[in-house]
Amino acid sequence: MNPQLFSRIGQSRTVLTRDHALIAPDGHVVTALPNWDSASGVVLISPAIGARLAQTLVSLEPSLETTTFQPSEGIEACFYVLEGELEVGKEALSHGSYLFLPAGERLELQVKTSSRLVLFEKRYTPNANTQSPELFIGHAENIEGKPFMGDPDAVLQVLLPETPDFDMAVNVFSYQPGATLPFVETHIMEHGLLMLDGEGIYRLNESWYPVAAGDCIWMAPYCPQWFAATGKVPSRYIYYKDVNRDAMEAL
Ligand code: UGY
Ligand code: MN
Repeated sequence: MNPQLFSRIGQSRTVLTRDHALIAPDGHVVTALPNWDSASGVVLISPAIGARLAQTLVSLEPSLETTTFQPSEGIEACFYVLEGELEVGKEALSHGSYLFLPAGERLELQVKTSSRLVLFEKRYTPNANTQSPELFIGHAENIEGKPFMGDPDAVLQVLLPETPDFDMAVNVFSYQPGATLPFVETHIMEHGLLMLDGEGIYRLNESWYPVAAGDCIWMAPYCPQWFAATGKVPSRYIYYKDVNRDAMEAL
């Protein structure tokens, strides 16, 4: 069935449950984003569904003026450039670049061409033994991929510094066709995920979902999860994870 007809007759792959969500692109509704001047986007994940993160697709149009992004009070942010050209001070950002903005800071960007970002936000959890993390800019191409639990066909890139200052991680996971997560993970960490390339099957709790590039997934803490890459090309996803804080700390 053609995808437009599928939507028009009231069908969607989108699913929302207590401990996971699959948000398919056919249901996206674009809104203004109040913490950006002149950006629009789609808030894919937010506390409104029981999550402790927000995950947003941000669209920016080129402008001679500076674009400002000021997260809400106490909120830290990390975005990854899906497409477009931007500048932050002297740093040029393009497909695969990413930026971590500590809580309490505001960002000035020059938008050179129409750009799309995936943005992850969480409330920063201070810790008596650590410093506040600092603004960080990187490019995925410069991050070495490591075989996940020894499997060279499932390669993990950890984008942010792995120091205890950071209480969020953003990683890119690449799978060759047929590769899988090695077991069904069940963990305290929460995930927000965006499929970047390819397709596969995501197991979330007791359900198995076909997924493809453009799909977003929310996994609450302890949601059992597993992935198998299907199709003929490699699959890749970017995901958020809360890290480095004691189980009782965020209460
Ligand atoms: O980092 C992770 O927990 C990762 N292995 N989870 C996932 O890909 N669903
Ligand atoms: Mn996981």
